[in-house]
Amino acid sequence: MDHYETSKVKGSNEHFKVINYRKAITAIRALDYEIKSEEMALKIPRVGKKLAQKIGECISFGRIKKLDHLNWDQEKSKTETLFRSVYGVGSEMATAWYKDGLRTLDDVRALPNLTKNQISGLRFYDDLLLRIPRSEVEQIGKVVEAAAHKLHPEIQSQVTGSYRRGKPDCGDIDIVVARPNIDNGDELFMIMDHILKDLINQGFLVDHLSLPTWEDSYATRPKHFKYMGICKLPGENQIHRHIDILVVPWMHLGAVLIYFTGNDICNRSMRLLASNRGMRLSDKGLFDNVMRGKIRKKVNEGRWVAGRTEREIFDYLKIKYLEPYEREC
Ligand code: DCT
Ligand code: MG
Repeated sequence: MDHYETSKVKGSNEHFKVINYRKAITAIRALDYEIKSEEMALKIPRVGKKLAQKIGECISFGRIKKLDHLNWDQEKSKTETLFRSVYGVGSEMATAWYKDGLRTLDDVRALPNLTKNQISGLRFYDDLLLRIPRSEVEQIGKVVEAAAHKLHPEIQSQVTGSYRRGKPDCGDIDIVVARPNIDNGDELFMIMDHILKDLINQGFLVDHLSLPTWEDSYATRPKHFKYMGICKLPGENQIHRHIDILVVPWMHLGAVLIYFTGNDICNRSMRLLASNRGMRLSDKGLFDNVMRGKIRKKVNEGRWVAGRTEREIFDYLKIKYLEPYEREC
């Protein structure tokens, strides 16, 4: 997967290979027995014939022949994976740094031209690697909810992402905020602005990775705002955590909840299913009568038909409602 990850181009075959490897790795991780042969590997869901063959090679020879053939450079791959694990560093940057002779995070720290996000990513690197227990995600969710309620008791704040899918621990905290019957950008930006100011004043938000921006044209139409930053609960020995907060139009809330609850593979499947039925699913809602040309490229945006609640989207797609914990694809 690392090999394909470093050589992938969006939309290319490599891109899909990375996804298929990831699905297989997840399935293998969930096993409670050792795989002892190619035949055993082939019985695992999401492990296809070719991958089973490679697993067989690993078992028999301790290596994969194809990688020898590709002159796969393990040091390069490991180093690039390390660099990509820093917030704000993508595949291209990681490859360029390796080419320039960088090998460790301290080499990277010494660079003069890091972006603001890369500096934050390095500063909080050790903390951000740690998984967040559910109980702490819950506490963090309550801090944001309290700030929202202080502004107006009607405002709803929900923790989504892996937490909502019931995972025992999470990589970050994904929060969605909305207010009943409020759709327009001016009011939503005001809500975001107040909540952020409050959380910064409390010392809860300690660094910002991406702040929402304002344009006058947002004022009278439904508009989504996204904040990304670093937070920390009050008290000694608390760990810095990555938090994303979305403030979204009430009419889009269901579509946002589906999107931000994920998982990413489930989102892909639902979008593909919509597309196969002549529709289009995004974080704004479900759109009908979408015309598509060659290679599925859409010709028009379609007509918005559902999005207020998750259930109305599932109903319109004519699929059984999936509880969040069932959205582990
Ligand atoms: N998402 C998506 N496609 C992506 C990335 C994210 O559809 N490429 C959606 C699904 C989950 C949601 O956004 C939040 O993203 P993450 O926080 O990255 O994922 P998570 O499922 O919450 O997992 P983690 O525990 O690692 O945060
Ligand atoms: Mg998450």
